[in-house]
Amino acid sequence: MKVRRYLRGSGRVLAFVFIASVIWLLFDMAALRMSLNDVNSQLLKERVIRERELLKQKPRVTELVKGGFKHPVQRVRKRWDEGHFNVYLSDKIPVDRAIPDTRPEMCAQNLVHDDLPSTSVIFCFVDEVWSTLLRSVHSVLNRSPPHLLKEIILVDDFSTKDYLKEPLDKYMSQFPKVKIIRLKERQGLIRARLAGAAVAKGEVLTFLDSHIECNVGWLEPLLERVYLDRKKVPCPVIEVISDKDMSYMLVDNFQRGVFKWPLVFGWSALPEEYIKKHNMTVADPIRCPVMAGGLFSIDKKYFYELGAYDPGLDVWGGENMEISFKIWMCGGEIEIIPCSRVGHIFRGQNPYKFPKDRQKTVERNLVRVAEVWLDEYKDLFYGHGYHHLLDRKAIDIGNLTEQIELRKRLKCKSFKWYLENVYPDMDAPLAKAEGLVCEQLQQLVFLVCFCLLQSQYSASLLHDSGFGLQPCDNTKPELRWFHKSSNSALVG
Ligand SMILES: [Mn+2]
Repeated sequence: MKVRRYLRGSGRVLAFVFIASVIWLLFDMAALRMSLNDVNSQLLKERVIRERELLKQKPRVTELVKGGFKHPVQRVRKRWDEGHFNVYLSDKIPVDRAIPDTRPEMCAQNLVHDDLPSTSVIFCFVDEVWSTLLRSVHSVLNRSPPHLLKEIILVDDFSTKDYLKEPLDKYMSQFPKVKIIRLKERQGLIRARLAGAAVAKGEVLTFLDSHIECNVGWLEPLLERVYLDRKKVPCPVIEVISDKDMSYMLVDNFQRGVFKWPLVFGWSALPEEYIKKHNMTVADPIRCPVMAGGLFSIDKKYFYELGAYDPGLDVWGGENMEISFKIWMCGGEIEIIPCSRVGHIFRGQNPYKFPKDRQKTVERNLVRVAEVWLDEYKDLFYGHGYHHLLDRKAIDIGNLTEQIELRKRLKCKSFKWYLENVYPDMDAPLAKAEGLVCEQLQQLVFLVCFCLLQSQYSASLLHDSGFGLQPCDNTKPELRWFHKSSNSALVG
């Protein structure tokens, strides 16, 4: 009992000592920790100061670039020239991305016939960017009813990039509908399209650019128009995929393709009165005087009845004018279908390489078109600054017999009819001088010419005063008659 009591008494003391030491230990640890923190923060401060000093000596970006780091902006710039748009970003975006359905509201409710013709979609490309080409193909595969899509034909116009050879064959082999044709030498867009059309098995040909994205329900409204009338040539509304950030952007309603002198393609809104007069809604087909050329559907048989494209046209340029005049003047119609929408990457610079001089190729093509289709209005084409093309010794436009024969055989209407009925808001004044009054100074040292209309020049014959009348002669720069009109694409 005594022992137990003793223990009880000393136990209290022991417990007190124990608790006191624990408290002391805790205090001690706290103090130690605080002092360590002090040291740490001191060290940290010193380190920051040291690093700042270092950064001042060597700029950070340079260090990072040396270490292989590249800012995205630098990567974008580096890869821009591969396609003249943001190739870097295109490669980062899924090849089957979703895009906003931009159709006018009523389009989704539109019904189409259930026995529409099938189509072959033809893409021609040369050195197209991998991700953009794939996105174009996937958008067709994903957004076209399978029974309407006969096949997709990829025409490789002699690309130089290795990834468009075996890797493309391998990738596309997983899609039985995709066929690839390889041209053995560079043919240009026009002949590449003809090569694609020649093997197409669908009843309708649908030509598309290789840097596009077809939108929801794009195909049915096009085929419906061909179904209703095989001579209708429908084009989708071409929307804009930004070349900078790849975003999908809407375009204005009621836009149609037109031309300005000297046969320059452009867009123009339908006149307000026309929309009111015809009670048009935003979903109605729009009569289109000239197609942009890149995207359209056409009945295959009708395409060949029209002689396809003039095979004498070279590479690229003017072929949209040729087929447009031909369709309208020979009984067909070109329409823009607002319920069909396709996004297209518009590039600031055309990366399309021409085997020969670009300017000369396009001009030569345009002369062929003007000579075959423009009748007396070809004067307006030459008169808007293309006089030099009249010199056939300098420019060989090739043989036109077949094209002129074709126009006769198809009993096509005149260009005057086209202007009056298809493009009545076009300004095409056929004013023409038969003579130019020239002032002769200092024995033919130079000539100053004044253009006068036929009615004016007889009164202006003033030989005695040094003026003389000379017939117009387009081969001589000083005796050329220039046209000027409000529908001129030329500045000034
Ligand atoms: Mn294009």
